[in-house]
Amino acid sequence: MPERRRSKLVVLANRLPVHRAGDGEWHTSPGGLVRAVLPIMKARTGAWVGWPGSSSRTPRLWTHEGVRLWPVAVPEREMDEYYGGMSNRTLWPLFHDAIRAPEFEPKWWEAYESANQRFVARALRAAGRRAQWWVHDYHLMLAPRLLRSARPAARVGFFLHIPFPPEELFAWLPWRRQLLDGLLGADVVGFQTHAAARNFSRAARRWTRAEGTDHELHIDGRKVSVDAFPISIDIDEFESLARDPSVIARSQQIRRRVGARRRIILAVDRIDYTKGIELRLEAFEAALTRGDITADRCVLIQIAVPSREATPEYMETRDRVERLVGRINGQFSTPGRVAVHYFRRQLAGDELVSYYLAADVMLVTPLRDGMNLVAKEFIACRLDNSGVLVLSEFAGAAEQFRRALLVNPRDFAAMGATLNRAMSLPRREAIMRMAIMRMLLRRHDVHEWADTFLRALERA
Ligand code: ADQ
Repeated sequence: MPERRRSKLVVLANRLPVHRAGDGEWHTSPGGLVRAVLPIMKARTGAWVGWPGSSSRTPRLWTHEGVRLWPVAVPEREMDEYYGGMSNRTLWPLFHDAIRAPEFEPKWWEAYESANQRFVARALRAAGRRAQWWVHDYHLMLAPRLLRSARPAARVGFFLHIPFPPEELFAWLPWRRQLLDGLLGADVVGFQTHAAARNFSRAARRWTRAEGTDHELHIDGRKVSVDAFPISIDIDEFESLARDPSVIARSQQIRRRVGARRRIILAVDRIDYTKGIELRLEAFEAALTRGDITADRCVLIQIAVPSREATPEYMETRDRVERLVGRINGQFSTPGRVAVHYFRRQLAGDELVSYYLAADVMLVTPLRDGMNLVAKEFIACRLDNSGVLVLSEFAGAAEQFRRALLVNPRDFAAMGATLNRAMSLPRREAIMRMAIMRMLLRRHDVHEWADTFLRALERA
């Protein structure tokens, strides 16, 4: 490809920002990251390198919303081992405090190396000589070093969407040095929280030749900047849905249907063992059993979208959640008064916002989470500053939203007490807390996140 047609900014991510719908056409995938990054890429003649979602019938290269898409063909077996194995059964659990035991399988590591090389080989074809690279997430942690080796003067940024574990846990990884070395190929390594950035710098100083501070490392005569860039959401999009008369009408209908005088406690998650869905249900059950709350006075609506169902732990989590919902309803529901409404499906954006508007209390209680966008979406929708957010101390979002009711999801007594407090929080206090959180969120939306990261990369 001639140099003038090559891109100046290249994103590398496991997935392309599009999916093929039932009509056979490629559509922009939902989600804040895609919405935030696509316009930037368009303005900068950008390219996006990623897996298209299936191994068959994929064009070699095409342009979508002004952005060049470079699909990476990964053989099925390698995909299973690199994505299903190393990414989701080794790195995901290890980086989430080993909530489930990570598995260390040498052949998955080999596939991970090979897949990272594939993505980088494709990315090198997409990029102009002076291109900047922005690599995303735990699937591609070797890519920065591979890019650096191919183009020593390139500018490379890396952003990790999930937590980075404390040094003692990271040390379990048989390939810890290679992974750190991979990341240290970047000029800027970004994390969701200061805690994650600090964990990374400490591990790098301990297991590699890197020296320096928590924010600036030096290795082989190069500087690597390390910082927190908390990701956010497209606030305008959520606010405009929250103002939409049909969305408001739907939220009022939801309230009427569950019983106008009942308080609505809402939870929205991907079904994943990190999200703490089971402990949350058990805490709700215990509060009902103690009589602190009754199904006459309140209802829990749990909206849960299945994910990664090829991995056994995810099916087990789903089964356990569904058994718990059955157990609670079996004991506490009466006709017209269901204690837990459970929806196992993906809701459309406007429907999701109707639930955010209908809720009195939002429970976001992951055991560990990089950031958690659900908390931010709920805050964005509460235009009148009403509503109470109960937020796990172990979500990255807790570093920003100290005015939420913070809770340790493993502390059963605290979960019950916080739920009670949320239900009886004086209105003035609730409004004061939400107003402060909304102000903070308004200042830091996803566009600001992307701009800040790319400015740091330009300065590097
Ligand atoms: P996730 O683990 O996927 O992301 P999260 O940040 O909560 O977690 O985002 C989930 C998204 O899916 C939200 O936008 C939410 O609205 C949507 N969603 C969930 N259930 C849904 C349902 N039933 N119907 C419709 N939509 C639903 C990873 C990290 C996070 C980090 C993000 C972004 O694990 O910690 O915040 O990346 O960096």
